[in-house]
Amino acid sequence: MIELTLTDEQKQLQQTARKFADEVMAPVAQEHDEKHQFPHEVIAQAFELGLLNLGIPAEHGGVGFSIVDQTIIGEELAAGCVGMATSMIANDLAFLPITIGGTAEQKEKFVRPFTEELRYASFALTEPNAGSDVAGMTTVITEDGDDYVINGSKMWITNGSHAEQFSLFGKTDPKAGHRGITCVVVPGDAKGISRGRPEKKMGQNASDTIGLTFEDVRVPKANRIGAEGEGFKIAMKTLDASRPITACFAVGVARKAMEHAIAYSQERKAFKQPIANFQAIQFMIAEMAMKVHAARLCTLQAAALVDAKERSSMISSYAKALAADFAMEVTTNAVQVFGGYGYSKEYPVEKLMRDAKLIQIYEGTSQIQRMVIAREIYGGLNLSGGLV
Ligand code: COS
Repeated sequence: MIELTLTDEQKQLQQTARKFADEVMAPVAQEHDEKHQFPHEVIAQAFELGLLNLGIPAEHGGVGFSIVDQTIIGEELAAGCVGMATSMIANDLAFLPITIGGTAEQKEKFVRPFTEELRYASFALTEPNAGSDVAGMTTVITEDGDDYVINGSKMWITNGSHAEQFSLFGKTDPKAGHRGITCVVVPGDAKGISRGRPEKKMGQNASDTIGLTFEDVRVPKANRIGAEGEGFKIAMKTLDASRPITACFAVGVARKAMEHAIAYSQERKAFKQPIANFQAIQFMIAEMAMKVHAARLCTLQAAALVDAKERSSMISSYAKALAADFAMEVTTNAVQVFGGYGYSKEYPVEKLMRDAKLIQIYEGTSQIQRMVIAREIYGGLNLSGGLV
């Protein structure tokens, strides 16, 4: 038999995260969205409560939540405000390359300090002209004695304005394609780093997103994570592990939109009765419920594969694409259930629809996920994710 129930500890985690989302995040979510304001005070409370740096292993000072546990927490945080949740999870994304490819000494040096006080770190992979095409990056990492010197630009860097450390990818061998990519840890105060202004986005406005320029930025070679040329695979393994988290964000957003739509459909009257009595509305709500459930199950399975240290690329991409595309559909239909009010900023569903759009784009677009899936299919991998 397949166990699909949460343990008592997981239910407790879920309740803690839900309470935090309802009582701390949701009440200020709209204001942060309108003012494009970074939720430092919310993140500080999350840090105190142990809802930040979820994936840092216990031996390096963290709580070491499994990816399954992180998806349970992440769904709740995203239901509170996914813009905030994106900024709350950014440290974990930045630490993944270090925990995947770093030595025990590097994990102590680059990860443990973040468990001791609230500090921010960022994952710096994407560039102005290389998003989907990671191997097309042009940031160069040149050797100089015991140092590396970094030149290039990064784009769409979450928490980039506040980061005290970057997990950066660049090319130590620009002629070698993906095999020339290397990962280095760069301190945020290194000379030669310029930070751009926060991007004005459609949604997820509470999260901070900027571009960065690196001009002759010098770091010791000891900051290299893994071997030279190993960066691409470290980045891909990072994304395999982080995509279930992004997927659970989509589940949280979709669930919240569905909850609003159900409540509104029972209050709003048309033709002398609540609109929930009409089959057109009921079918939309039923579709939402099916999609939230299917996305959650797929997300949990992807997370469980990551935890089992099995290659999860395909199921992680199933989860990310399925959940993100469903979230877009569910939030769009939630706006539809609300009618004209759904289009108004006075009601919560328009924010959810704007926020959902980004989940189809970051951490690999829905099209990139299909590309990963198709490659695994034609590469002859078992499509069942171990279920058939
Ligand atoms: N785990 C381990 N190794 C992997 C891997 C994975 N998940 N995915 C690919 N690789 C390996 C391949 O096996 C191949 O190895 P060899 O060099 O030994 O042959 C190598 O990496 C190159 O793989 P591939 O040929 O598939 O690379 P591509 O340049 O075609 O790129 C995609 C693959 C498009 C899937 C990748 O660039 C990608 O994920 N892009 C989206 C990036 C993204 O999500 N950006 C968001 C930024 S984070 S907010």
